[in-house]
Amino acid sequence: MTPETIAQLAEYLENAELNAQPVAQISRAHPDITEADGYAIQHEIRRRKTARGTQIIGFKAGLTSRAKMKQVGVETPSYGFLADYFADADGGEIERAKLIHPRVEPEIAFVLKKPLRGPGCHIGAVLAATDFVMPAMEIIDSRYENFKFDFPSVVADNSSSARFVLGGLARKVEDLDLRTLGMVLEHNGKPFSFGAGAAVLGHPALAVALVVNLLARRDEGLEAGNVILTGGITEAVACAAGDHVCLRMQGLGSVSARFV
Ligand code: 0L1
Ligand code: MG
Repeated sequence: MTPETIAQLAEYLENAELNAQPVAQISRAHPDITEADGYAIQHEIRRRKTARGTQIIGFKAGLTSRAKMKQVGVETPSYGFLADYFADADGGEIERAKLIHPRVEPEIAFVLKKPLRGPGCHIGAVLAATDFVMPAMEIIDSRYENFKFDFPSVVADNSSSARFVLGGLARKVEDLDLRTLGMVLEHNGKPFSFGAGAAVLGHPALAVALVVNLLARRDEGLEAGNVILTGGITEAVACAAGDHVCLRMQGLGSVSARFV
C-alpha cells in the first residue's frame, strides 16, 4: 500500500471510532491488504492521536485464547495500543453512545516497573519487569459493520481496542499462579463465562512477550508504568445501555462497570 492509501484508511477508521459509526471492512476495497499494511494503518492512527496530545499508556494483546479466536473466526494473535481516554473507572459508567457495538471480555492486566524490549523477550523477562497484575475488563468495539473482519482489517482497526477498566487488587506475580487463576465474568448479575489464566497462550505473561516481540519489528518496546492487557480469557459479551458487567478473579477481587 502507498503511504497515501495508509493515511486515507487511518483517517477512515479513526473517524469511524470518533463518530461511533460502523464502516465497511477495508479488505473489501483492498483485497490484497497484508498484515504489514494493517499495522502501518494502526500506527498511523496512533500517530494521529499522539499528534493531538493523546498519551499512549500501554498496549493490548488480542486473540490470544481459543475462545476469542473461535468467536471472531481469526486465528492469529495481534496487538493494539491503549490511549489515555480508553481508561474508565472501576465501578463507574461507560458511555454506550460513544461506542458502536461494544463487547466486554475478561483479562489479566500487567503493569510494568521496568522497560521491555525485543526481539527475544521471554516469559522470565516479563515476570522480572512486572510491578503487579490486576483484573481488567476490556471493552472492544470493532469499527466494522456487524463486528466482522479478517486479520489485516482488525489489525488496522487497532485490534478493536476501545475502552478498558482496571480494578480489584494489584498483586505481585510471584504470589500467584497465573495459569490456574480462576475467573467469572458476570453480565447483569448472572454468570456469563468462566475461565483460568492458562487460556491465554498457556500463561498470560507470554502475551506480554508477544507484544514486545511484535513491537520490536518497529524498533519499539514497552516502558515502565505501561499497562498491558493480555487478551480475552473467554469469549466477550455484547452490552447495551443499562447493562452491568462484573469480573471476579480468584484472590484479586472484582472489577465492575455499567453501560449508560
Ligand atoms: O475480538 C476482537 O474484536 C479482536 C480483538 C482482540 C480481543 C482480545 O482477544 O482481547
Ligand atoms: Mg481483549
